[in-house]
Amino acid sequence: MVQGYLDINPEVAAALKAGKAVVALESTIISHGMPYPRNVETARNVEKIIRDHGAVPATIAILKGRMKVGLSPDEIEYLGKSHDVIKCSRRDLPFILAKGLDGATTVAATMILAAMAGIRVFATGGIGGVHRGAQTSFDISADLQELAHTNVAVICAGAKSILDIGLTLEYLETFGVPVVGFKTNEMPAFYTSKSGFSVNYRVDSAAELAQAMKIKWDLGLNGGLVVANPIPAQYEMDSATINTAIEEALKQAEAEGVKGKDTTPYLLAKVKELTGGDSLESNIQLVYNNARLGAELAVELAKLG
Ligand code: PSU
Ligand code: MN
Repeated sequence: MVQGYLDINPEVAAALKAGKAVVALESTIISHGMPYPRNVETARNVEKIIRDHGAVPATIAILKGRMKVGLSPDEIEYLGKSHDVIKCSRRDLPFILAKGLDGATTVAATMILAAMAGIRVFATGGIGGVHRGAQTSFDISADLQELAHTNVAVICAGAKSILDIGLTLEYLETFGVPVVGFKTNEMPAFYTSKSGFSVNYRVDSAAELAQAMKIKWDLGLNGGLVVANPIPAQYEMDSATINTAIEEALKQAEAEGVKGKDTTPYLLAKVKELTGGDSLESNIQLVYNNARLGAELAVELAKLG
């Protein structure tokens, strides 16, 4: 059934069949998260890092109404350049397919397609979460519900403080999603390694994490995990600088009445604008760092069968 809508590229299909390590990658970060051409350059470097660490990359998107697991370099270039790619989360999938459109998959939609293909490890930059002011706006990313239900580990650099990190952690706790710190006790805040909040568990190796993931899914405890991998110290931003930019971005979003699926891309673009190129540089480096860990984790998971 699903196969009728899904194209897994031959290299990824062969790796999965042989039980080899595969790492899923999202495409909203390419189309809505970074400007061209840095987005395409970053997406290609991420794939190379994953290969250099012994795994096969599978960048995921919707192209002309087909679900694609594993993109060619030309397809990545196309996604990065096109202005007609629609940000696609769980609710959007059937309509983007039915209309034959191009869609960039969010963390939620990427998890869905990864799980359909049999991929258990997914590396990205940051996840969606409970927005600041969600008490009145009800703005909670569909990424969190996907983490509650879909069996994929998402490696990220924590959550940006455009979100309410405390409420995001409470929400994940309610839905039984483990938040694991990689070599840290503290939840990182994307551009900085510290948020003031603790993770649930700390692991110090990919092997240890793979073991816990295997046990979770062997027990039938469905759902994902958040693997929080702090930005390397040399690429961290000054927390006052970034927080000022975030406050300003939130104010402007409110003033312009930005809502729904436009909120996160609007805030990301504003923060970038307000911090000049600095935040983009940090963003790229933390994604590379997550790609490395993603490959190591996929290799360890593959060893466990
Ligand atoms: N956070 C980031 N960078 C991103 C996103 C979030 O730091 O690129 C993207 C991801 O694709 C994520 C999506 O899944 O935004 C969340 O959007 P929303 O809040 O509308 O669910
Ligand atoms: Mn939202």
